[in-house]
Amino acid sequence: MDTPRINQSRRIVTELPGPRSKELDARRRAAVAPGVSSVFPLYIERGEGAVLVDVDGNSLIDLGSGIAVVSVGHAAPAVVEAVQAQAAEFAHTCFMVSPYEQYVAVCEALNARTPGDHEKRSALFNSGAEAVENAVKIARHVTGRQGVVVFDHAYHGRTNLTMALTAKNMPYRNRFGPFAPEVYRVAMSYPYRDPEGMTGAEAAARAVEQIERQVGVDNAACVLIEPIQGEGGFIVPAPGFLPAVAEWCRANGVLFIADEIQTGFCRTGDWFACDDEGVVPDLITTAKAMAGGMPLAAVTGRAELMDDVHVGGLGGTYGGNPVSCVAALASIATMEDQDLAAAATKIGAVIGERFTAMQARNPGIGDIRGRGAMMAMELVRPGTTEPDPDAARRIVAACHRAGVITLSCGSYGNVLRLLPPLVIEPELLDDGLGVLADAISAER
Ligand code: PLZ
Repeated sequence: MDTPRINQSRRIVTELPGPRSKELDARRRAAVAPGVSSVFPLYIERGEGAVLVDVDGNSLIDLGSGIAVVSVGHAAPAVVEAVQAQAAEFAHTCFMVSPYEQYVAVCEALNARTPGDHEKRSALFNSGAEAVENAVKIARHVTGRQGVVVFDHAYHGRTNLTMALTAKNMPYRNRFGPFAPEVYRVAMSYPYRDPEGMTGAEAAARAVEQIERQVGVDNAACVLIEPIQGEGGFIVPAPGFLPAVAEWCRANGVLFIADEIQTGFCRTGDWFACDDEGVVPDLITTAKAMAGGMPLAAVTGRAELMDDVHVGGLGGTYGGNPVSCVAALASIATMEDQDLAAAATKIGAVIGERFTAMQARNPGIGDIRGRGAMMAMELVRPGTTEPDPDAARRIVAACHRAGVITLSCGSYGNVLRLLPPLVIEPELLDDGLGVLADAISAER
């Protein structure tokens, strides 16, 4: 980044939240449905790179990227320029009415970069949940089967079908049922909590046995999986798990769908998390980081599967909006030009080293895991594996009070996760990790 408008450093000038944020929060409470919550009520005015400036003039370090979205950084120059120019040309026609090149170009980019060198087609949507819904529609249409297999700790969205696919009751599902039928949940490979020494192949055999017994091969349309689970706790399956599940799917005519909405686009040090073990999904869902902050999602799949759906069977008013499409083209180009996959690997090494040092001083850090710039620590009561969600809450809150945005996740709410923008400068990352280390020291 040449000469940033916003200095890439943390600078706290009021108490947090400051007076303007407090005013806005009072207005919010009167106007916004409380079901939509915020992690910390600092109202943002502008951002650049890995820094957000709030309405009171505090410069915050963003180690969450708006949940893995602004991987190219806030206000990435190429994205800003593309969005401004496209908004001035035309902002909407509806691709189903009057098509435009930008949509086609995004599909070409997705087909070229997603795992596997087979012929592919893509379709564009607005949100991750919508992409997952459509992947399931396609899988059912192609296979003529209905069963959808998902995993413990999975997160796939908040719409009716995707709520059914999501594992955690609170806050996602509680009292929002009935849920879509024909959804089956099987065991995930979770090395920290699986029987000691369980291999990826053994965990896959456990899942396959559950599928065969509970669903039956003839009824299974697809297996849907996050190659590294996001909201469920940054759970990285044991090596060999994903290839074995994918291989079982291939042998049984069950579609293997990778949900790379959180892991995709350089976050894990590869373009996609499946690339790490050379797993090639039949369908892949993407969103979040693809468009550098604009809403856009996609399903990309084998041409013969995608071509099976009848003309007019997929779509939506806004899917593949041209402003979002040019943002995607700009952010993908930025990832390529700046080699953000390599940047993610470097960030992951720095975070891993710091986390290991923190763990040596704090027995409450039960597990450190992740890949690339998707790193987490699982907090437990010292000497046990009993989840400690209160510690996660306290540490996240302490970081926020010091101007560092971190997030928690996990089925037990006890995982602290970092998803920094991949363009974060080393000094800024160092400062943010220092704040986190202090918050963790204060625990003991
Ligand atoms: N699949 C793997 O991570 C979104 C959800 C935040 P949407 N994760 C953040 C929240 O509490 O709502 C996600 C994901 C994976 C699907 C989704 C859903 O994507 O764009 O939020 O619909």
